[in-house]
Amino acid sequence: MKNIIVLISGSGSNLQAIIDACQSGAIEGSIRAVFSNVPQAYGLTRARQAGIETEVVEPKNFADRTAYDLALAERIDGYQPDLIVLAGYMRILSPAFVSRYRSKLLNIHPSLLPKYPGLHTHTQALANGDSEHGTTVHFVTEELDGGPVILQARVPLATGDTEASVIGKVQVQEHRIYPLVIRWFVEGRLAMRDAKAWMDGVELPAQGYCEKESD
Ligand code: NHR
Ligand code: GAR
Repeated sequence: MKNIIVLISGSGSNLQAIIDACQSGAIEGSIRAVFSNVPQAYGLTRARQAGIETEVVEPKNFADRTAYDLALAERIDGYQPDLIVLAGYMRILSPAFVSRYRSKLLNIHPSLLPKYPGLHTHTQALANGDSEHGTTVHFVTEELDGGPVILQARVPLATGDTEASVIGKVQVQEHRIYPLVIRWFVEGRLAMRDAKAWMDGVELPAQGYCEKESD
């Protein structure tokens, strides 16, 4: 069984999808602990309800990002992590943290990267009149939302869409693709090497994995 650590800051709906996939056996891994930088994050309640250990590490107790990330890493290492999953984790990770867990860090970002890195992606897509939006699972590197893409899912935008309706559509897709990518990683099919994502020994293109229409 691979040891999975999940980092959250908020409601934890992606965490819930991952918990469900572990419980159903779709992911043959064990979530050893859920960490949050926000004490009141609802995802902590979801974790406790599933009998998963929770830890809160609060930024206000540390002088700077480096000190915070070092304390976080020391707590994480106690669980011998094989994979660290960012699921709505809203703090930028320092280069030291990223290099400590290189090729074991996944993030889900609510846009079709490289479009809209950073925050408030849904508002930007609507403001620009985009006809589609989506979500991306990628390996985490020092470059914010710039690591190699593994899998994307698209949603259409329509007149009348609001920020809330777009978040809802995107999250339906997130809850589908994040557990799938975690499954691939745990099965040993997915890896990061030479700053690229590899699936079944094949280097993935810039937009990530794409099923062939003939398959
Ligand atoms: N860290 C690294 N090194 N690389 C990435 O690709 C990361 C990362 C940490 C988090 C998630 C990311 C997203 O999917 C993520 C990817 C937070 C911010 C941010 O600006 C930006 C992107 C992401 C997460 N955070 C502010 C900060 O100063 C705080 C914002 C807040 O608390 O509301 O850390 O979008
Ligand atoms: C998700 O939509 C995720 O893509 C996004 O936050 C949401 C978390 O929801 N992540 C970021 O914006 C990272 N900066 P959740 O807490 O319900 O899983």
